[in-house]
Amino acid sequence: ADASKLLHDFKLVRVLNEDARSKSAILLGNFPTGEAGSEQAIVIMEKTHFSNSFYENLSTDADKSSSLSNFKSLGSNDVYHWVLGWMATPNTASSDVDAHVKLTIIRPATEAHILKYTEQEKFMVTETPETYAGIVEPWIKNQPVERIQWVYNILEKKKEADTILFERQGSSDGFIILPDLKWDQKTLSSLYLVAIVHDRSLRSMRDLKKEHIPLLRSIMQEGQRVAKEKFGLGKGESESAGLSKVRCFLHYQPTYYHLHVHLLSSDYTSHPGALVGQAHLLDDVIDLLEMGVDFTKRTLTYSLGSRSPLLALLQEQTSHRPTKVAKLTE
Ligand code: M7G
Repeated sequence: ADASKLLHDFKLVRVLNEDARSKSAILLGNFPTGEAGSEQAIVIMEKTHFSNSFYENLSTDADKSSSLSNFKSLGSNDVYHWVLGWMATPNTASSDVDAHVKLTIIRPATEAHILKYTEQEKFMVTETPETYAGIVEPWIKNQPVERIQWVYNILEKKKEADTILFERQGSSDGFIILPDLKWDQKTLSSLYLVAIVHDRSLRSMRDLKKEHIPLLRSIMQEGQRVAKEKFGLGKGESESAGLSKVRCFLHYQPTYYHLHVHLLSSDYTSHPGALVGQAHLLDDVIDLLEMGVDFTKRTLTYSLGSRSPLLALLQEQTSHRPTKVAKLTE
């Protein structure tokens, strides 16, 4: 698709969520589809981070093009000056010049997408082995396979094949590492890769067994190697000290029930997906497996949004046993 046409005729319906600190917003809208029909779409937008070339070209010399084209003073006092600046607009979209905004467009967007991205209150839920076996696992098995079509497209090289950074073949111990769609594929401090396993029977952390330790170790090892060799993450001081710059974790609950590992720059500490309760360090998972822990027998606590279909199901199914679902409203 021609990227410049992706927002053609987009009509805003409402703002699903926004965050002034991360300078991001999630919009719900629609596109006309002819014959008075329309298609729902979600647009996730965030302002991009600055790059080194932006910093290097701040000076506004007459003979040099500057990163900023306009200024407006908001105030000044003693040694303090606060100013608004406008970024110089490049004539063409080119990877040499910083982009101002990163967009993710989901089109057509389903009700499940809208629920996921709508701002909502969070509740803590404790999932016992019984809750998992009786409610959660059957619910996971019931997830429409179309939700993970994007994963199969990657594994079958139908999509994103040109961005694959590493692949190990093998239906039981194989996996692919590629950039996560959340990453701008540029800013090292927010590097975000994802490793997707070839084994389609692995849905979540709950399915992991001792036999998967070599697979998980290999994901961690290759993730660190790729981040260093392809992007330079961890080159220099940390390298000689043998320190890792990659934070590897699994989500429970994930959004997509096909096992994948999140590989983030260790400096990306503000990412909301690295939240305690949802993010489980791969190192810890490996350690527990080595100790012989049965992941189907663990009690796991995590938060779910008030609009989560899983939360509704858990509440409905356990209402006669209130201790199984612990709710905290802050
Ligand atoms: P998750 O824990 O299932 O969901 O992780 P969540 O973190 O989004 O709640 C799925 C990961 O895959 C996320 O980090 C997504 O940003 C990433 N991802 C999702 N999709 C649909 C794609 C895609 O089509 N391509 C790539 N490269 N990454 C994706």
